Amino acid sequence: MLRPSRIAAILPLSFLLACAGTADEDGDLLSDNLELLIGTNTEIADSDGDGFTDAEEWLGYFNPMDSEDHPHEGGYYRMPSPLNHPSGDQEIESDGLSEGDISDNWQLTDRFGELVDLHDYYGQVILIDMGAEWCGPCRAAGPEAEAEYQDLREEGFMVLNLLLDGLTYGAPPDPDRWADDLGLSFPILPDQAMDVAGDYIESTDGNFGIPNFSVLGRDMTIAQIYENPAPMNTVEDLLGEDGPYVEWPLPENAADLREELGIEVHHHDLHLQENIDLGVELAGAGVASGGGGAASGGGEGTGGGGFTVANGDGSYAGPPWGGVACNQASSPSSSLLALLFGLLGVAGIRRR
Ligand SMILES: [Ca+2]
Ligand SMILES: [Ca+2]
Ligand SMILES: [Ca+2]
Ligand SMILES: [Ca+2]
Repeated sequence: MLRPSRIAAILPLSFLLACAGTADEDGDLLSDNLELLIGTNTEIADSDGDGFTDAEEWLGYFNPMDSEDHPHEGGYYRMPSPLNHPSGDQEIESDGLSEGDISDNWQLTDRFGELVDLHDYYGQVILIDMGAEWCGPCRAAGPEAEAEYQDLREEGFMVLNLLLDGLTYGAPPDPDRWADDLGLSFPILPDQAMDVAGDYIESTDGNFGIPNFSVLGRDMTIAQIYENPAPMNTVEDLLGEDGPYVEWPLPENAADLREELGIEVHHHDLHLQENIDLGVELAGAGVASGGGGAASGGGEGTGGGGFTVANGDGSYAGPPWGGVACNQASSPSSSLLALLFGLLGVAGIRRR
């Protein structure tokens, strides 16, 4: 019988190195070598103590070294973003908030009480949908946006819905009511004070219509701003472009690890990433799991219905997603429509 020391002497050096490369001291499913490479703690499964293991965060493109950043309850997909890299020394250089600029970052709280940063969604094509609960055309646009989100989210499409008002003009928005009534699963971001919306519409002389839509490309360049109907052809063009490269090395068995941990990501993300031979072996047993991994994709609601516009007749002014524009006051061609909608009390012209 061979003694252990004899076995070690017989085994090829390459085998021993491979074993060392895939050792996982803390059992978090990231090998020690990968953890050393990305800067997480090899002895602690949840380096930043936010309830999610290093693997649950890294494999889902969250920051394992920042307790403020972790998988959202809303289950929104991520791509690698310099903003969330553990090194903490990378940033997205932005220009401003006008068409053609790489958008400045901003931050709002979603309906689960969690902060959403625009730059969290670097690598995706973003539609900013600005509306209010009292606005009939905004309500009509919601389920349309949800359908596109479900169709295209795996390609990297994200909708960020800024909600300015509640059921009456000037009333506070209720993001749960809005999401549940319309069956929306993308981030709903109340912005009654117009901290973010106000910046985007600054160029519109103070008058603007809702709903309105802005589109940002994968590198955060603002492609179109303040449009209606939603420029989905721009979205689809931009989805066809490659995402910017962010160094985010993944173990070569990342797909297996994600399946084990229940982490969902965009289906095409792996080819954008650098895969390295630093994967740990899956034992089949469960690993220490703090916060429950990737969340499910938000509520499934009905497609609206039953809603009565508080100060109108309950009818919609038209299909704003791909049809009748819900106008901006400064546009002569649409001012007649604006007046008509204003009389009906169902469409939005809002003064800042
Ligand atoms: Ca580890
Ligand atoms: Ca670790
Ligand atoms: Ca963590
Ligand atoms: Ca974290």
